[in-house]
Amino acid sequence: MSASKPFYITSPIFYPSAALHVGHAYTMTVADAVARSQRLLGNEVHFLSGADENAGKVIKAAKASEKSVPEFLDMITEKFRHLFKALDISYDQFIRTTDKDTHWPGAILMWERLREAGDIYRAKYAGLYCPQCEAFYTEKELKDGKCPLHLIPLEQIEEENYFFRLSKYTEPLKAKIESGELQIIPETRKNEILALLERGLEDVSFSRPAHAVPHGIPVPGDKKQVMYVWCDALTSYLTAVGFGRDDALAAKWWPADAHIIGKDILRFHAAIWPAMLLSAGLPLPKRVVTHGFILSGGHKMGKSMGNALDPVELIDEFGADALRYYLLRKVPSFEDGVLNKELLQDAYNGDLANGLGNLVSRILKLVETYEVETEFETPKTLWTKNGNPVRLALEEFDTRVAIDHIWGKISTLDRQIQESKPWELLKSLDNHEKQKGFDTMVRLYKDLWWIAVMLEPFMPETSKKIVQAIGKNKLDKALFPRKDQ
Ligand code: ME8
Repeated sequence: MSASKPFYITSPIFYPSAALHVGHAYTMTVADAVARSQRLLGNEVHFLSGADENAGKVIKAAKASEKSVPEFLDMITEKFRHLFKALDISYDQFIRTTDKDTHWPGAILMWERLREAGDIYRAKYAGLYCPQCEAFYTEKELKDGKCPLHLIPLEQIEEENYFFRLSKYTEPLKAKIESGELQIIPETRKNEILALLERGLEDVSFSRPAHAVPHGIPVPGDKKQVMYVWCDALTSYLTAVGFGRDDALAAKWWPADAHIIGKDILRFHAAIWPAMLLSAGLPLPKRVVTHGFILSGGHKMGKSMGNALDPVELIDEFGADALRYYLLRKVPSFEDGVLNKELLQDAYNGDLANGLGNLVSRILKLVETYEVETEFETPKTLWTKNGNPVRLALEEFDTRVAIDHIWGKISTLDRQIQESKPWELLKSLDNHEKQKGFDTMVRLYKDLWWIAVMLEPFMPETSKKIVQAIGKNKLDKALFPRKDQ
């Protein structure tokens, strides 16, 4: 068995302009499943999340509230943490980009490295800016003259800025991505980035006038400019683990094993970020894993789109594991998916109450009645077993296929119980038949344990409840009481 390895995984750091919705919860749940599966392997995991606070739109939202900017940011980031807790997210660190001790020294060091590499220069910028994406767009990229994602008019901006020489990295990035040194998952997103690189990258504006974003991180040596929020935000993946303040820590965790992101921020993660790292002479992250959108009312669910669902409300009604189950199985792993309350309720009643819940109570009842006893393999042994299809799918970040294997087992066991009727075999006077009944019970019991272990990354609370019920040979109450319409 291989020795424990550090595994560093990140979610995006979210804008604290409003509470998080189900789309954000989705990213966190995917990242959490991967983090938990790495812990099951016995690896030392660092799972980072955080808040991207130095953004114009965040400050606009704070100013529109009745609170001071720091109070507003504290309140919203508290809501983030509340959601993570309610959703059973096993994150290790929450970085805030207003944190002058943890984040700013490394952000400043990164800027200095880019400048020393000759990749920062001053020039006039004129173009279109989407305040929601915090990104510049070209005319070609617009949809009906508006932001293609938020469908809002863009700001015409003309200013003197610092630029990052992104164009210089077109070919080096292409080589790193083609060779797989930087993996972009899935293949369709890799091809999208390769097509972008084929067209050639353009230099990007990398600072804003300080008066436009007064709380931003000052550009070293120029108080009139602050860093472009994406330059500062991407660098948080490094500063969180020590860059600019603790070299030994940074050396332990960097490069990251996986950045989990939504497809809206792919070009920042697969072009700008690795180019910055190449410029600064730092290793690239190993993987950028990109999922699709949760759609609501036919559009991407978004804070500013009026179609956001509050995950905390769904958790209150259905429980964290039901929401996690839906997100990880019913949303195609790398494509867009739909979530609404009716669909969640159907999945809850069908797959959880009737499917998993029934099977667990059936097997436990048999085990209790017939006093079945057996030994179980450790979770690590089961998880790492050669050919374990759940682990193998999760190694490809395919949560849907991973969970399909667990539910495949649930259907098989249901059928086996139905067909073999082990309780009747146990009543038989023929010893051979009796033994067959007993063996079937033991096998069912071991399979129930397998299900409990395999569920841990996806539905940790349910996994724990089944493990406890196995310890007592019975379930105190239904795992998933049915919900009526
Ligand atoms: O972009 N479906 O933050 P953000 C699926 N601060 N995922 C969704 C989603 C949806 N409808 N809506 C949001 C930012 N997401 C930057 C990131 S990282 C250095 C800086 C998820 O608050 C998805 O992962 O707008 C998306 O990439 C992320 O939330 C964006 O969150």
